Amino acid sequence: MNAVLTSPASSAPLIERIETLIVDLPTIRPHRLSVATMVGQTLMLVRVHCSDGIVGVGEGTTIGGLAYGGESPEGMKLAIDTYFAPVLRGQDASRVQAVMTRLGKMVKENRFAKSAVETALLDAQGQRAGLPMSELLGGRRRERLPVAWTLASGDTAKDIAEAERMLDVRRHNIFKLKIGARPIREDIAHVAAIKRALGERGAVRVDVNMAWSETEAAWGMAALADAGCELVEQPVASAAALGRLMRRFPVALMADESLHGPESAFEIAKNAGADVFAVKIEQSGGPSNALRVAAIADAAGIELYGGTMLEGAVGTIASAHVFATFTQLQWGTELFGPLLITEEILAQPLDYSDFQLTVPSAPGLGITLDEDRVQFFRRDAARKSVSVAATHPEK
Ligand code: MUC
Ligand code: MG
Repeated sequence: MNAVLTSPASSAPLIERIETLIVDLPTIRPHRLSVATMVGQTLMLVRVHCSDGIVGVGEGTTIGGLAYGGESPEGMKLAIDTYFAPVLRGQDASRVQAVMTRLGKMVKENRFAKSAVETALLDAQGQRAGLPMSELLGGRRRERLPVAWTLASGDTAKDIAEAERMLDVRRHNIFKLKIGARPIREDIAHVAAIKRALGERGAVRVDVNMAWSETEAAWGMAALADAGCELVEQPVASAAALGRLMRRFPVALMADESLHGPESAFEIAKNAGADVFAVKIEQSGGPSNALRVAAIADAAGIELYGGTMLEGAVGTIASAHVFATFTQLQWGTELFGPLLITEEILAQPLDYSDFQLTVPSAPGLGITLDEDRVQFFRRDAARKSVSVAATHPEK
């Protein structure tokens, strides 16, 4: 039997304390998805305090509370405070994989919360080793990542104006349109109008967030291909239906919500159920599992895209370190989460320029939180908190 390291050497840095906090931040405009309209984003930040004085930070987010998946920021905080912390305390902080294996044995599911904790452990270990997180994860292959922008104001003219601004300032030239909340013909007209306006200057993709039935998807994908859309993300809920839609239309098909880590990646790959995987560290159950998902995709000839759960700076940069190591990243990333939020919580803002994001090169995550701003925006601060409650479609 494989022995998992559980008794730290006497000189090992120990996990001493786990701190969690909820931070509420407004978005720059309402962000309309088929599952919810977001007017703010809630970050669940976790800090792992170690006996050598090093503190690692990680982040968990969701989209529209519980509208997108089974974990909420508040639920992650509760799970970490109540169940993760006793398992983690006293463990060797420098043995990240062993600690995560132990946690996996004691805590089932909770992929988003595990991702936040693993990120914090990797940040701490990177600081300790003097290496960026991407080097701990096998070594980065790229310094900068292409970043798509999501157009989701709910209004075609506003979306076109927003895309034009992004092109003008050279921040994004790949656009993902959120559809599925409106009748399908209106959605197709919306996509076609945006693609017509942008022409060859901007790539257009859509994310249906599972809103269509299989028959709607069959009709919709043909129409989207005609409109010049190059990629359709998760048009239907079921992985089986997704597989049946494969290769019937001249447009790539991407799995997002159907991907829940390596096992589901393997199932989809085995059934030739997607052209592209939207890899997300939270959906995968953490940075290391995201690497496993990518390895399965590579082996199966499935292309890769670096996805987001609309994380703030911490989760975004953790994702960036992971995606920077991928052998292939054919469809770029959508790591724009911090740009959707009005407030900066880093001491040094991230570098988004020339349609790309720079992966930080300092040890660990390579970013520093602006502590005063984090304290100001935390939900339990004395100030009256910002409301970020999502509204939900009545379908
Ligand atoms: C999703 O479903 O991909 C990514 C971009 C965005 O606007 O929402 C997310 C979630
Ligand atoms: Mg998606």
